[in-house]
Amino acid sequence: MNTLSHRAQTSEYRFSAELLNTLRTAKRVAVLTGAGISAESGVATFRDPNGLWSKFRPEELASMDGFLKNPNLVWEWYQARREVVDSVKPNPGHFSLVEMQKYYAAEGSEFTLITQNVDRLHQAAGSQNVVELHGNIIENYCSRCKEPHEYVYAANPAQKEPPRCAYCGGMVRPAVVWFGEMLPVDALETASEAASACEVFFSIGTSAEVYPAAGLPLEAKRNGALFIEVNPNETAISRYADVRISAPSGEALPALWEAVMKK
Ligand code: BJW
Ligand code: ZN
Repeated sequence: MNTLSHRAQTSEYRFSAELLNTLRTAKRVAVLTGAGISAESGVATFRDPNGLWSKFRPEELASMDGFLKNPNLVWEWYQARREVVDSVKPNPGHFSLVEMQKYYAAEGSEFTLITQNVDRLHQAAGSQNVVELHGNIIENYCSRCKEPHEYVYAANPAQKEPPRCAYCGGMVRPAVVWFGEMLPVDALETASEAASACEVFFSIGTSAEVYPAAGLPLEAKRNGALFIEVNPNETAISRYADVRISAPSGEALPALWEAVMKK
């Protein structure tokens, strides 16, 4: 494995000519992102020492059981996270992925951006056709009849409990995927296809602890892809990486992409 350590100055990153050439000429590239890519925007991750799961129990807040036991607590937790998401902006890591998408589109190559994030920061940066594996925190639907529910956080941030469904009176919930719930079928299918067909697979800012998303880099690797991990910390799948860029994505991705674009 080729490990590149974090350096204070992006100009000090060193990437091999072989890696840069592979990225320049790749015809199929897939990217999986996790909470780490939004960390430099000010959105908390889940499993870092000060992450969300250091203060809250996942099964109480990110499961249907937890919601049914204490709907107001779960709703308020999402309202607090919506307040953060509403106030933050994409960072250079997000913008580098926009540049990559434009480059590969101009080359007639395939580029698939798959995210576990619910914050919509990729879309805010300008990424197109983002595959959302775990839904999003912006939309809502009825926990009973599944009808979408129109609620906009910014229009009524003081909503302290789950609104009621206009059709069946059920409790409205955020349109995210909780533990024990199926991922959206289309999104998972698109992600699996991209992982198994790509030449290069990036795993960026994810601990790779949560399945089935964590299986995608390994699926790509099994099918012969070059697996590049961008993460300042080692993860559950670091040992399988062909290239590890051990640095924050907001620095590493712009540095990498600048080097790829330099002829
Ligand atoms: C930086 C950085 C910087 C910091 N730059 N990097 C197979 C095996 C074992 C278990 C299972 C399995 N299949 C299914 C399961 C069960 C379960 C699961 O995986 N459990 C594991 C925890 C063991 N999976 C599910 O339940 C999934 N559903 C499913 O499989 O359905 C089929 C089924 C149903 C019923 C029965 C059986 C099968 C659903 C998973 C839903 C996950 N939901 C959450 C919450 C979403 C809503 C919300 O946001 O509130 O999704 S949990 C949470 O974890 C969130 C994230 O998307 C997800 C992944 O976290 P992520 O993004 O990796 O964040 P962190 O914090 O873990 O890592 C951040 C990383 O960033 C770190 O590595 C840092 O180092 C790094 N970092 N700063 C770059 N600047
Ligand atoms: Zn309903």
